Amino acid sequence: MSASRTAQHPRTAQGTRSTSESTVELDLNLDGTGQSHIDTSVPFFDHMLTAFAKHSLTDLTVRASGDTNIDAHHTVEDISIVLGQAIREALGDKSGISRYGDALVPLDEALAQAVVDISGRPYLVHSGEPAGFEHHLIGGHFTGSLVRHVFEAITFGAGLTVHVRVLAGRDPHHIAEAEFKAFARAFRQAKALDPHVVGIPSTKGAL
Ligand SMILES: [Mn+2]
Repeated sequence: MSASRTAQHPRTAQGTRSTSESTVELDLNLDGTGQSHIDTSVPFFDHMLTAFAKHSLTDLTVRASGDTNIDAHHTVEDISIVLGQAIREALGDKSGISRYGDALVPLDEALAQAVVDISGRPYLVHSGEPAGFEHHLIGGHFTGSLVRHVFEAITFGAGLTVHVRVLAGRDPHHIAEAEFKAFARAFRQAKALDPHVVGIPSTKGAL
């Protein structure tokens, strides 16, 4: 085990957020095996967070409830904010990380690409969802437009540069799932501890 790894604090974080619209409790371990316990009261988002945990090798527990009788929007947004902030906290000073990751993930006819830079500078570039995707209610409750909104909240909370683009796809469930899995795979690479990296992988000395 490298010095950079043993010098690293445990890369875990807990987060909570309680507003008039939702209550969120979240626990994550960036050096996990992808185990998850997800109960957000938004079934399709449970499915996406479970996929994110599995394919990023992040252990993730999320318990949330909110005003989903109005719309899933507030609850999904607040969970994503807490998840982003927890990722930032767990990354610590970012010493020893690979920093960059990229992935191209299919799900049947859908194909999504994601690139992640753990840069400390929030920036999201998101493109390629087919016309009308943003209006589709996946599973009857998860608006397609929320996919970008989740990536915005995670990107800004965690301080990541993220590019996600949909290259092909027709089924909204497949498209969304390919996007989350591509992001998960790219993030897995970027957060990985590289034994050859000594200190913080930036010529500026800080990320
Ligand atoms: Mn699925």
